[in-house]
Amino acid sequence: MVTKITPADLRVYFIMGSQNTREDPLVTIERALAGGVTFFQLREKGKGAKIGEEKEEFVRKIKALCKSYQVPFVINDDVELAIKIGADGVHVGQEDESIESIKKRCPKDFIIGVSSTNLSEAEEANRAGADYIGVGPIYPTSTKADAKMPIGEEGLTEIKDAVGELPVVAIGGIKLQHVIRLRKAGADGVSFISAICNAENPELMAKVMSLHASIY
Ligand code: 3NM
Repeated sequence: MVTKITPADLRVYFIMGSQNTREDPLVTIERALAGGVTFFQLREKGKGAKIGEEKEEFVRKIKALCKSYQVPFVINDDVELAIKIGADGVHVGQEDESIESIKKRCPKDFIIGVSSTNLSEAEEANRAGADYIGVGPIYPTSTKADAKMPIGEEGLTEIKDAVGELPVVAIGGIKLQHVIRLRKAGADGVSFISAICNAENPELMAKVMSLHASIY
């Protein structure tokens, strides 16, 4: 298997869309990158989400920003756009296009991340050849309206034990005080929307998150 990403690339995994921030989204993304996030996922969803040409222009600017910080950039769900603009990959949910179908039309090094809420989804994603899985929600979150029941740190450990080498990123309700605990519980990476977007200083928050994530 070609190693497209290492667990360290996923260590501090930042997710956002223009709906998650009150300031210019490109400013928030750049602040997070400057603070040391190691991975970025654009999740442009819900009310007021950019579409069409406006989305494409936005995505091209994000790609350039991430490239300048040498941080992998994936797009949530929109496989077509990710391939078109040459993003590093996609992140898909259980209801989105299957891994098998994406693999048929994506470039060789394309990263495919998959959301998994339970053990059987995680094992299936592993079998189908996902490059990493996003596991959660770990804690309650108000950022995703249709989030499932939190699986807790125990749920995360159970999944990591089952998938072995497959990198696991914890998601959902994660704040600074959880980072070390989650790394100990088996997370290769920790992901954040609100903890960074709503921080007084997103750059500093990303920096402290990175320090905590590298302690264990
Ligand atoms: N996916 P915050 S939870 C986008 O469980 C997303 O798959 C989840 O935002 C899942 O860090 C979630 O603000 C929201 O809680 C994460």
